[in-house]
Amino acid sequence: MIEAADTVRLFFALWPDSALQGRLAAWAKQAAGKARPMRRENLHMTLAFLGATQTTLLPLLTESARTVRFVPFTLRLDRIAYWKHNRIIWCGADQDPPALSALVGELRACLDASAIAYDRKPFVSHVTLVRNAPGLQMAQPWEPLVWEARDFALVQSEKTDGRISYRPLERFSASSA
Ligand code: 2AM
Repeated sequence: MIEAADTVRLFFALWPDSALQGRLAAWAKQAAGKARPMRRENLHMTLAFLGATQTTLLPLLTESARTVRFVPFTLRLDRIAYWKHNRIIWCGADQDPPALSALVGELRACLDASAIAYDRKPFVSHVTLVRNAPGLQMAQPWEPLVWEARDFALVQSEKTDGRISYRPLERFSASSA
């Protein structure tokens, strides 16, 4: 039987640099009202969500992620939106750069090749800014932001004292293959 202690909750993500995290967090804080802004250090864009994964698979996972070709790209976060089904305010790109779509495709192919399970829902690029939001009407005006994506990360999600934190375990860039 697989015990919870034998698993880690994982996902692959683009991780903004500190300056971009700061801008996103400042907007989220202002826009949140009584809703819950994402904490600055948790802001990211999920590329593939694995969920509970056996810890014994970590070496295989990192080894195969290193084979993913990463082509640096610019992501223009020009869209602000609200999803009613999960009550989040998020930002994203009107149009995904081809390199982002290719990265997600390669990542999925590499997980398939290693028989590692992940959420197969179609990828919709987004950065969650506010959770538990009643809508977008309280939001501040959105100024498009530019994200220079230079690597992607394998991230562990942990709950400590009721607070979720995300911890990048390893980063992968063009030079890591
Ligand atoms: P969200 O921000 O839209 O909630 C960690 O949970 C990250 O993985 C979040 O960015 C979350 O997206 C994303 N994610 C994608 N699929 C998920 C799933 N099936 N369950 C939980 N989180 C998921």
